[in-house]
Amino acid sequence: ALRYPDRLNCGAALLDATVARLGPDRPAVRDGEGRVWSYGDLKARVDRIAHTLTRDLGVVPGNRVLLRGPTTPWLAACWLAVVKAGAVAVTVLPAQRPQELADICRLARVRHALVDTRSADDVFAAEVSHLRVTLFGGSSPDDLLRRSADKPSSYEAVATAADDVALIAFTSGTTGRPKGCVHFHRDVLAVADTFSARVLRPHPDDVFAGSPPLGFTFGLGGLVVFPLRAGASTLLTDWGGPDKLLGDVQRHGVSVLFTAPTAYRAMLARLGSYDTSSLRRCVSAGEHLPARLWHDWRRATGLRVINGIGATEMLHIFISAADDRIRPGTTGLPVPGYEARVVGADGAPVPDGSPGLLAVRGPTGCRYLADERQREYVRDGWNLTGDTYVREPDGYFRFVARADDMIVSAGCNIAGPEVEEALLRHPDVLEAAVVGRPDERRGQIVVAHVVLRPGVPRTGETAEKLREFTKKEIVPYKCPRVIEFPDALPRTPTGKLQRFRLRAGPLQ
Ligand code: 3SK
Repeated sequence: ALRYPDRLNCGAALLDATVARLGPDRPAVRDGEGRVWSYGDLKARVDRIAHTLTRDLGVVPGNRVLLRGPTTPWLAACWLAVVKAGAVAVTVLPAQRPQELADICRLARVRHALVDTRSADDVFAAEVSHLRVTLFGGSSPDDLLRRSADKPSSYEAVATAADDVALIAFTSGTTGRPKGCVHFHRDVLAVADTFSARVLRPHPDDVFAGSPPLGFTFGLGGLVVFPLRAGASTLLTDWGGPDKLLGDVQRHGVSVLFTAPTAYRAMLARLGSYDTSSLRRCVSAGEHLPARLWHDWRRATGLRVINGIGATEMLHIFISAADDRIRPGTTGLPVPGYEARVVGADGAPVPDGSPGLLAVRGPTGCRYLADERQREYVRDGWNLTGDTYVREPDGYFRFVARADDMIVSAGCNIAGPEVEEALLRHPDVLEAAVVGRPDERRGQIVVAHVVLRPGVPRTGETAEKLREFTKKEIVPYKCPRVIEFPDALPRTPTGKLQRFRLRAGPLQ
């Protein structure tokens, strides 16, 4: 079991403790332009910002502080300064628009905002009353970084309790109202000391990089918390497409990569132009990783992708596997420290091999901020993630579908991802999303949205060819009745497929 002292500040545990352990000279963060800050540089910058927050801006422990901007070392430094000052970091996505920002500020009672100048317009447009906005990264005399330049370079972190709130992470799922997920100081360390320490197993020479923004806990963990806890370094730069990420891997000698299946797929087509031999660990989460993609990546790079399922509610990954324990096509085993099971609607476990709802418990868990949906998510101490899974007899967990993505056609249950996997085995198919569309006779019919490889004609003949192909791969009643060929699939800012938009009818 994980044991933390009663007084615990995760900012100090990630930064000050690492400096004390490994010294100030090792590289800590890198930006897209090749600048590198050592652990000592990072600590001095964080500590100056923490002094500015408390002395000049009046931030006090417990204040909720919105953080917004592109992924940069300064955004990470602000995050660390906020938590070292005992305040609560509310990190949002650059893609979130004024209305959503206003909702988040209202729900989380945000009083201060630290905003990269490039992301300021939407925050001002949100018109949140009583919000004190401080910009950073610009040339104004009031800029946070200018104001912090003459502050002392050492700041004693506030002695928060392990159970004080360190961050509120917002999720809207793939649709719907934003929900704030409250996480304590101990939770931040727990995800580093479970998934990262026990499955990923990084070392201080590792260089982390990836695509998820820091406003998504997948990115915050993978690109800030895990590297700092390990004394490794991390490249903090925005996702700019597969070529930029592969170029970054080559230029910075990236060894640990965090991204989602869509990006692995996009990088596969471009791999030949880059030297990616520095890579040692590739993590995929955010969406289901199809077995074919796992094998394609293995063939192309020699590396076995570490698949995982996480949730903003759980903070990070709780089922995964690495190295010889990986079973392609499954998500893996409960991360040490977590327990998982598959249950029926009554909450009782279903037999191995039968589909049911994934339930998980461990050192982190869901605490929605003032939201009645808490009662649906946590039952009898188990977190119900909203995914349908099967537990195999050997204990491996296999994803079936998001619980609300099951298609019921003429009384038969069909999991969209199974049909997608079958389509993806066809060489003409780049991406596939399968949903149920209302139908008078059958209740729902199976509709596939397929992004074809460049040059493949979007014709009825191609649709027929794919239908025939899937009939050989899976039982015919699961095969798509309708196949549409959009240019791209609709995704949330965190890269998750928005199936509700596909269910509504052909994409405009
Ligand atoms: O939403 C997810 O899939 C996820 C994955 C890993 C870590 C955190 C999250 C939210």
